[in-house]
Amino acid sequence: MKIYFAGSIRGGRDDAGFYAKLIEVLQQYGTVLTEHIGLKTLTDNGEQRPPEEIFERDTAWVKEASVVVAEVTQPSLGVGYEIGLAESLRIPVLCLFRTSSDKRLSAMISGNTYCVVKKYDSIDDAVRILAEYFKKTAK
Ligand code: 6IA
Repeated sequence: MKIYFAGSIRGGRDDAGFYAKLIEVLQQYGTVLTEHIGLKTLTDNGEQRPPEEIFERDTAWVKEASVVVAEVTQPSLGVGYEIGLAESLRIPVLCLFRTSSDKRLSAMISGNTYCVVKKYDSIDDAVRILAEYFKKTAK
């Protein structure tokens, strides 16, 4: 299973530590195409590549993914775009939102019945949510 993990870059890197832990958990379920999202060294300046190249590569990865798992706590235009692209391609989307944050989730995600939106508080919660989600997906 190919998993596209989406998390904020230019939207802000405050949650990079959560992304790294979630990616580690997701690696039990398949190949994470976007391991770099969790790298602490990836600042909000993003990768040192032309944006056109990043767009082409990332959209190609979304297209080949079996599922998109998006950490949506930190609002990000790129993550929102990737979720919309996955929906238009009918690729399943799981969104994870951390309740302990002071952020409010966009209605374009919380009100979108195509996305499975799960709230979590700790990484242990997220581990349980992912286990349940992938058990159902594998069926
Ligand atoms: O709007 P954001 O930058 O927060 O969007 C983050 C999302 O878009 C992530 O899920 C990534 O998959 C993708 N993405 C956006 N920008 C990049 C990037 N560098 N490197 C890798 N993935 C990206 C951005 C800098 C570049 C324009 C020079």
